Amino acid sequence: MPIDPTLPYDDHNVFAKILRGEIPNRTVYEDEWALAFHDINPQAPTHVLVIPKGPYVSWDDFSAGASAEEIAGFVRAVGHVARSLGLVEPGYRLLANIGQHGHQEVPHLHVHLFGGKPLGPMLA
Ligand code: DGP
Repeated sequence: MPIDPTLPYDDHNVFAKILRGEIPNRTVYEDEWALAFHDINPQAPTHVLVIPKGPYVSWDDFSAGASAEEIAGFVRAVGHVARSLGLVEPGYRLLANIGQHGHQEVPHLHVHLFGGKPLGPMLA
């Protein structure tokens, strides 16, 4: 079920539990600002999620409320993960599902990083 994007951040969500180490994950990268780990239900040969460490539901509250340092740290982490996984050439896809129409299921901001095969055109 997609989340209700108007609700405040709830730290019982599964990614908050991953950040606290309460649920195991296959980490590919971690720094002060972000954690990257393999998606539990991969949709491509490489399917990694990158999440900010701060309590943000979606791109909306993150872009409006995070500090410039947090935003830069998160964006740099996404780029670092793509490079470290060898995806820059031949390329990859970044996707963030936001709210109801975006079919966001986990109410902690995450970017999906897909790669490892030609992904075809985006489907709306
Ligand atoms: P979405 O909110 O629709 O952008 O997708 C959430 C993604 O999170 C989905 O691809 C599956 C993944 N996911 C859900 N629960 C877990 C979990 O416990 N561990 C991991 N690694 N991924 C999860």
